[in-house]
Amino acid sequence: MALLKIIKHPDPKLRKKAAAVTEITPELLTLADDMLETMYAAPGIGLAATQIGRQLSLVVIDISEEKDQPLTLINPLITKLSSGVVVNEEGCLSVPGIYEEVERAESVTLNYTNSEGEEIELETDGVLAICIQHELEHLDGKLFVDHLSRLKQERIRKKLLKQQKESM
Ligand code: K1U
Ligand code: ZN
Repeated sequence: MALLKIIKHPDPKLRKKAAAVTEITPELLTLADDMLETMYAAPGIGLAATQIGRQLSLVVIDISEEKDQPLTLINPLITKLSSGVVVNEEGCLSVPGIYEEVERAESVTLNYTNSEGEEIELETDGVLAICIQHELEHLDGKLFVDHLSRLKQERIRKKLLKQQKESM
């Protein structure tokens, strides 16, 4: 297993769209394991392949307290979003130190392939539904800060660029 480098906003690689996974290979499963290890170490509750510079439709999530319920989502697709919404504070490993409120659908229905190659349909709400929406936006080249006002987005972009310069 290996720890991977998480790309930070405003790196343009975070704006690339993911391509579908066409085959579940041993390399893909190793990548998913490395993403899980990277997510646990960060620490975080989700990680999309886009965040480690891979344009692949692959996401890992674990919202459990004990960090023992990993989910590997291959080619995930939201097929239903509830009309009911919730507002929650979100963070992102690619936007370190920034936490802002974002409105999301309260529940989602998701289709994905798991690491065993099985097609799964999952209906969920709560933190998992929020995390799924956040991670699938990464696969589309979108970040949670895109939901904020232009003024807030610009402040965040400048703050992160300053942090990155200072850490060089
Ligand atoms: O996509 C990411 O960068 C991961 C992100 C997922 C996420 C968090 C909050 C709302 C929606 C999606 C994170 O994991 S940020 C870190 C975090 O939330 C956390 C870290 C440790 C324990 C619990 C939560
Ligand atoms: Zn994120």
